[in-house]
Amino acid sequence: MSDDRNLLPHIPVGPNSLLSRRRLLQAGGAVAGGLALSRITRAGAQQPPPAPNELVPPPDPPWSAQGQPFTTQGIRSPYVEIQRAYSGGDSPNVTRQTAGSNFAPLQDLDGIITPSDLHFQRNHSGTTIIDPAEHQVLVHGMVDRPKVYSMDDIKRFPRRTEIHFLECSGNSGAGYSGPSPDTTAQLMHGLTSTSEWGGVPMTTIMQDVGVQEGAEWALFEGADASRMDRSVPRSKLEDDAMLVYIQNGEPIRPEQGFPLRLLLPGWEGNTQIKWLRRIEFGSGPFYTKEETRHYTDALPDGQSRQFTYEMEVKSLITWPSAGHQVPAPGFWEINGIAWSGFGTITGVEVSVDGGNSWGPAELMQPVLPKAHVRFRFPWVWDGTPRVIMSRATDDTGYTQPARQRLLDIRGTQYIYHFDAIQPWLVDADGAVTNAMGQSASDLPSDTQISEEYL
Ligand SMILES: Nc1nc2c(c(=O)[nH]1)N[C@H]1C(S)=C(S)[C@@H](COP(=O)(O)O)O[C@H]1N2
Ligand SMILES: [Mo]
Repeated sequence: MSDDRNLLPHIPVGPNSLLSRRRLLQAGGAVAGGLALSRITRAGAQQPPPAPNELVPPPDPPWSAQGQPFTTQGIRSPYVEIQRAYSGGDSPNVTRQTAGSNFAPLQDLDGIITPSDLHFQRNHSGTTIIDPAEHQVLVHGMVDRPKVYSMDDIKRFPRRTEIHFLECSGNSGAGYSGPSPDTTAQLMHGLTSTSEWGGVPMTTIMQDVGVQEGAEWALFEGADASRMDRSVPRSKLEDDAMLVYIQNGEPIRPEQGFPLRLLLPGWEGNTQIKWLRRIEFGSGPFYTKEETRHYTDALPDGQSRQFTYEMEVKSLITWPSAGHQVPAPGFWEINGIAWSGFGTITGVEVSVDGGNSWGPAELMQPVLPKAHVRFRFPWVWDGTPRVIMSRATDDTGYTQPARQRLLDIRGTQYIYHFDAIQPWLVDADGAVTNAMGQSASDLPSDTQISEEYL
């Protein structure tokens, strides 16, 4: 047993306090009176490091020998390969990249909650590591009582838990220029994820500092090297904004903004400042570089749209999708995800004949506002080449457009908010590729695909 206990400060604790138990565990069980506990932690002290996630050939049969020992962290089966995929620069050592995006493996996921370690990432200057004990959030500007909050202060407020998607406004952006046939769901649409978030409603903080009349906007600023900042209108803050510190039952991960981030359900990801350090109330938008140089949308007539906050309605089939292989003709269940930044998905239709006919998919529970919804659709594949696609509608009546319709309206200078219908080609051999951006003449003639979807 290690003698680390000698290095520990004396912690006076009551026997039933949760906090004290945690401290006891950290203390290596070296506190008088904790006999059972100290056995546990003694065993803990001898634990091997977490098992590597590498494929060790199992004994045959698997039950003929003892299994792997207990580990401190869970592992994925070595037979399951699901990973994020980085994009953002040509460095030979991409793991050192700090500005770019890491795409969630949508084609390998199911349900609606994204495992936290596979949540997409979009960083302007790397993942910032912050000591929560030192962290402070300043709230000032047009308020009666400017305040500096510690994380303990923030956590004292009554909390709320909600399930919402996050999506980068650049997600699916390859749709404007046209993806290559091997562009997967991950690389095309993987800048979105859904989590259960816990934190404090923004209205609570606003009451606490006394936001003044006329303070119609607030600036939110991050503690990362980019000091990312964006203006948010008061109406959104009063509607459903939260400061979140819990993600899927544990403290929010550093990649998502530990110890505190702004959550604006349904709005473009860049507004949801991570590593939040400052909130300033003012009478108008602050026009930071993020809302003048970036995150504006150039229209064909030379004008630009600004403050395009809501992420529109989107859906895609995740199985089968590009890179998959449909094993054989016969019965298969198509499934995918749909979501809307305006509200709740009310329906998803699926076409298995290039958009010539559509049928309703089943929405699987739970169907939540501003969250991913899983849908499924039974399909008997006759073995001929098929273009399959999904089309979602929400409770505001917005339906996903065909790609050509979107391009007609937005032109090709647009970068963000691509939400057109995603067609996948299932070829006669079962191989699935991305049909978007291909010309109809390059696709097998049996698919009878209409150009508007390509
Ligand atoms: N402080 C800070 N906040 C930030 C960013 C950043 O780089 N720094 N990136 C923004 C962008 S562009 C997006 S899409 C989301 C991504 O959130 P995620 O990395 O948790 O998925 O965070 C936003 N908040
Ligand atoms: Mo983003």
